[in-house]
Amino acid sequence: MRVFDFNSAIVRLPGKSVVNGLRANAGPAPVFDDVLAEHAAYIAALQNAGVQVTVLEALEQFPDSIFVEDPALVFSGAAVLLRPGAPSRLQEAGTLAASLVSRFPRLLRLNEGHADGGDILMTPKGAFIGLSARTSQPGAAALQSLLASIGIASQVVSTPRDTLHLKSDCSLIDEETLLVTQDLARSGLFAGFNLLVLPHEERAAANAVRVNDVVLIRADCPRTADMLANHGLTIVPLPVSEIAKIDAGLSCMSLRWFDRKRAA
Ligand code: CIR
Repeated sequence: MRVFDFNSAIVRLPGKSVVNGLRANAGPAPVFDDVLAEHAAYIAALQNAGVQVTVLEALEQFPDSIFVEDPALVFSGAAVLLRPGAPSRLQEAGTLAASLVSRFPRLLRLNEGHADGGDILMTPKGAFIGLSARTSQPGAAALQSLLASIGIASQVVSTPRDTLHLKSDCSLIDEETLLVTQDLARSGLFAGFNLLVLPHEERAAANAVRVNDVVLIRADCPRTADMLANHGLTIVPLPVSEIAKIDAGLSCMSLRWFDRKRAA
């Protein structure tokens, strides 16, 4: 099984409060109905890729709770509740607990420091944990121990400055290949991988999602689409201009895993 083979996903509907989601820079807030449309297209793309999607109810008290990737990590057979680094997001982990307990035989909990799922890149060589404004050194160290306890090797790396999450700047595209920004390509972090380096003006496309045999990418990056198609991949372009206003991309809107029970 490949690390991007998924048959299950959890997403959470945006509440109207999503328009108040965290954002690093001033700018227009997203329009709720347009976020909803982007979210619906994303769910449809996961389903078309062969994934059974559980849609959780909106939580108005947590504006960023649509971004379920950040409070948890999921694998075949185990899940980890994290401690998101933004104070307004810390309690989001608890809101996922019941959904994860009922779906995973093991549920681990990060008990110290902070870590956001957006900073964790899973590859066939193990996990990369990016230190960022959201993921602290103590959180990364504690997460390494938890991952080791379920047989997952990991290494702690730096997230480029001014980048929200490690995965804002990179994505696994196939078993040997990462899509990366020029900053990350220069960092030398990913020795041993093939790198597809984004043109600077399309660096926002670095947050893509490989799901089974397709790659979900943002729709407004034609050179990236060409690059991936030339690499032999089937791409699914999706609109993200509204969620991008609150610093989000594609990976953050789902928790994805391969449920062996469902496959049996
Ligand atoms: C935040 O700042 O936490 C949200 N507005 C966006 C989170 C995006 N998450 C991700 O890319 N993993």
